[in-house]
Amino acid sequence: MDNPDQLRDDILKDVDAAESVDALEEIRVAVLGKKGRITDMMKGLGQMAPDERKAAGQALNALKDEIADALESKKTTLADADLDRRLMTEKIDVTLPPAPEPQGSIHPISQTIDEITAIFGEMGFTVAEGPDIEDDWHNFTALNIPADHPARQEHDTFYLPGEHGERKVLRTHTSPVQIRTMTAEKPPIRIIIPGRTYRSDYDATHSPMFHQVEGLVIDKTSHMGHLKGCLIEFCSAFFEVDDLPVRFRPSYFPFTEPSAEVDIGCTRDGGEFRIGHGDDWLEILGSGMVNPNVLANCGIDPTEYQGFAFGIGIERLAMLKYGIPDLRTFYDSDLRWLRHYGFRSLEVPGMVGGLVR
Ligand code: 2NL
Repeated sequence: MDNPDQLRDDILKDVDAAESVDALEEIRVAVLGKKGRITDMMKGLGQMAPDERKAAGQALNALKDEIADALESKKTTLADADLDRRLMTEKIDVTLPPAPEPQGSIHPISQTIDEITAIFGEMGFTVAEGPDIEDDWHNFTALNIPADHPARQEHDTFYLPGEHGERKVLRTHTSPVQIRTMTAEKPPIRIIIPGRTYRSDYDATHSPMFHQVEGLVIDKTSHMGHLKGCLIEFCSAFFEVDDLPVRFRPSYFPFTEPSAEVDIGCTRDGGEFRIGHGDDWLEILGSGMVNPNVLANCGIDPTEYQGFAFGIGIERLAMLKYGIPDLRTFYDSDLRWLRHYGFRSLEVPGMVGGLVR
């Protein structure tokens, strides 16, 4: 057996010299662990004569306690030193300016889509999506626009080769997604479809790629009163004017009958609009009761179901709400423009609040 006094001195010296919590743990295992030196000596007690064993046992237990205490106290010392060192090196300079603003911002088109989605979301609409590249049926024919219909002229777009000699088109509105939804799902249907649309147009107020949101409600008893209530509520929430004047003006679309364009009250002051007051009107969106032919084209029985639909140009809404004067600037990717008109990335639009910044 080792000389207990020598052993004690050696171990305590090691503990004292340890420079880290890990080194202390190594010592603990080597001395007090299952195969440690003291543990071995405890095992040796069994071979001793009973009178010797008592004294040796007491001495070993005392040594074990002493070493355990030394380990614990050294551990505290090391931890304190470690904390002191961290406090010295990890200084916080409270005079520094706050963290910089995030560099990126939300494009006004995305912001406007998010606001529109929040408003219709509150009314129980869900968002549907579909392909930008469409076939003739979903973009035109199913919407009551046959090949010889004059409305095809306004919907000139970009054409791609399709299968079997048929051509594909870049969708001229998001209505094909409504056709797909009505074909695949049974009413009741309550959806909005925001997305990119394309027409072969380019001037100060038209871009070959632009954005629309269309809405569709199909049920057994949906009527023109629901259309009016829904769209008045939307205009008022979007422009954040409680008693916004809204006017429904008879119009024509191939896919709705009857059809109405929706105007909101404004004052015109030179080229500037002030929305919500005055005796002038500003056209905001198109709407109508879904033409029975369109329902039948999608396999919905028009004697059982009816509904309404509407289409909104997103760029125009964004320009009016946020005072953006030129349509073409939306797609310039000019960072100075984005910094001016963009929205903070962490501000999620609610029912209202697009203007509160
Ligand atoms: C406008 C007019 C409108 C629709 C879009 C629609 C879709 C289906 C059936 C019936 Cl599947 N209607 N969409 C209806 C009326 C007007 O948009 O001026 N948009 C900017």
